Amino acid sequence: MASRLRSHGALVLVVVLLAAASMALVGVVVNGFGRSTTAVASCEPSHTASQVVQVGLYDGGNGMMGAAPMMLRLIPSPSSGSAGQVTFVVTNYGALNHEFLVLPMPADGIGTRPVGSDGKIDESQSLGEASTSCGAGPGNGIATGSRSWVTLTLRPGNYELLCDVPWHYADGMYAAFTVT
Ligand SMILES: [Cu+2]
Repeated sequence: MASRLRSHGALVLVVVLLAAASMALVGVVVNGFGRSTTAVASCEPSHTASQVVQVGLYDGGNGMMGAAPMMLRLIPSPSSGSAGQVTFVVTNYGALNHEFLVLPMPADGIGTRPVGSDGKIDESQSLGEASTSCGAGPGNGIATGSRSWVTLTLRPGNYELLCDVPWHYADGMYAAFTVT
């Protein structure tokens, strides 16, 4: 009887430990999301032009539950503007590192740039870049949950917005932007 009580006690202890472990796990996940949210909220451009275009970067990671994995998307809102200063504010809602570049539209339309064996496009025509975590301009990429921005003076015309992390352009991470 005494030994049965002891083993029952051990079972209860195991259950309690398992519950504590799973709660700790949930805590890590919740804190992880909390950190991302805080990073975005505390990461606002210090200067913005009168025209602001919000750009969302998605990869099927964080915040896109149910989406097919590795759905790479770059979505500007709005997707057009008028000539002059435009500030692109780029938020990485995905789980991977991403970049944001603005280039003139290729002659054959978006998504038609040649991709090199390194998975990248020719960036020599780039007009500007927002590719750092919580700051303006180029850098080592926008970390998940962070934001970058760039202000450009654009003439009327068609532009292509894209991410040039290797293979992301080839996998569909581009969008059109029209200036009138
Ligand atoms: Cu990307």
